[in-house]
Amino acid sequence: MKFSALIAAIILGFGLTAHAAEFKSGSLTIENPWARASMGPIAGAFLVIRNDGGEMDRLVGLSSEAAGDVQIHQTREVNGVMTMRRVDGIDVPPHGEVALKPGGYHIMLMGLKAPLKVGDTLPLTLKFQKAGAVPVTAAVVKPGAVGGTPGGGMMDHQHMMDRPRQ
Ligand SMILES: [Cu+2]
Repeated sequence: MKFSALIAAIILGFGLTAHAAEFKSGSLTIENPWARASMGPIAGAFLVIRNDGGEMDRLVGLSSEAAGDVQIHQTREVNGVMTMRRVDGIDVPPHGEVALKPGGYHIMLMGLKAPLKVGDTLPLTLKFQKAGAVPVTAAVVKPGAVGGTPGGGMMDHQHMMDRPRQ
């Protein structure tokens, strides 16, 4: 199967760079998936979804064998405070792309079976309305890594809403 070969090639390449990964399914390309190393059971993951086709698609969910629950979140500034909320999907426009990055849309892994360590790889399956399930492998990098996005470091670490209230 084409995918396994691609994934193997990408995993082998991780030692050199975490920025070359691409996963394709039909007209969709998932670029450079990465996740932040975590101390506890919650971590953020980020990637770019490119749609080279002529039809809108929509990311409607995710799963990972490494986590109990995987949600789509959006970080927004409300009255000067960075907050985040869960969203049920993200449209990927035809001939367009959507970046999930610190400070914006992101993937929230909850109930991780083990903390993510730098150098780990994280299996993630994206579910699209039209393209269906697209498996990718995310590289785990150190906390505070911003994936080329200036200023996106700690802002996104406000995951208060995910913590059980005490
Ligand atoms: Cu979040």
